[in-house]
Amino acid sequence: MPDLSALNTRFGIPGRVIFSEGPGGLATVEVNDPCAHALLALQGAHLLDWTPAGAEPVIWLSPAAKFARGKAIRGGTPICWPWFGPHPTETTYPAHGFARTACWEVLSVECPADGGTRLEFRLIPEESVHRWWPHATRLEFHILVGSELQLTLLTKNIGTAPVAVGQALHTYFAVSDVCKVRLVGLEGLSYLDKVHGGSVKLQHGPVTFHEEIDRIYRDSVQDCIIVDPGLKRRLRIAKTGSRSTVVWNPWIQKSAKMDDFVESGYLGMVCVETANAADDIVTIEPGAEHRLGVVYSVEPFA
Ligand code: TA6
Repeated sequence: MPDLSALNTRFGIPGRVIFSEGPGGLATVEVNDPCAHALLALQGAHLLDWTPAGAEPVIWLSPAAKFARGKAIRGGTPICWPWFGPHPTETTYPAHGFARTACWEVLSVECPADGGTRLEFRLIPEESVHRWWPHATRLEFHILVGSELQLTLLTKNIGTAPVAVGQALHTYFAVSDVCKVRLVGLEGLSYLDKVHGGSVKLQHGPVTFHEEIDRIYRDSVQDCIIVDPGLKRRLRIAKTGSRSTVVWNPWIQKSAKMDDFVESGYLGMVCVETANAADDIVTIEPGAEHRLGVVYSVEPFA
């Protein structure tokens, strides 16, 4: 557990940015920006909540999520890095990499003059992950909390050889009823259908949800919008540094096998992930950096 009183002294802003002990004894930082509320766990620099003022929560967190050291949290925005899904060659390596369960440190907290509350985190380099990732990289996560939410995952190659990185901001969005929402912005794109052996398919019209879905959309650079008639809102997802979008809902059978989903929990969520996955892995040259960025905003239902 980091020293919470030292964090509050150095980075806290009374009433606005507060470090405290959260569920499972994990250190959390709560942000009460005038335009939104946010909550993050320092483990994984894991966003747990973003609720713009006067709006319903945008981020879904499973009511059965487990909070424990070194365990992935179901919901929020897990940071998948430096690979997405299973490791490309090593089956024993952790799924989605190790950043989501690692300890992160706070680099800075500030309130920019043009609004919002900005926090920057850095993955603490640990000897123990060297066996999985022997490369010299620096990973930062920047978040600007306001009426919009800006997330940036910044990988710097500080070594002497190129590194290949797969990654995702694996956000779980809260929806009124996944059967009634539609996801627009992926029409006409091809995708890898992981539910059906990775076969390549073409998206016709908006994505709708009536069964398990686990897809990697390719050449996806346009905004995606979750249109939610039940909550009378459209969630816009505008990204940079990413050509792949992952869409996931485990549906009935798969979620029933997970101990961190409640019954019917899958109906209230959908993952729309800003990614570098499949053939969109990024190679970062020595001294260079890659920024994976996304902005979430809530628009009225039209
Ligand atoms: O992003 C979709 C996915 O890779 C699915 O295949 C899926 O099982 C999921 O992420 C959740 O992974 P996790 O390791 O958090 O259980």
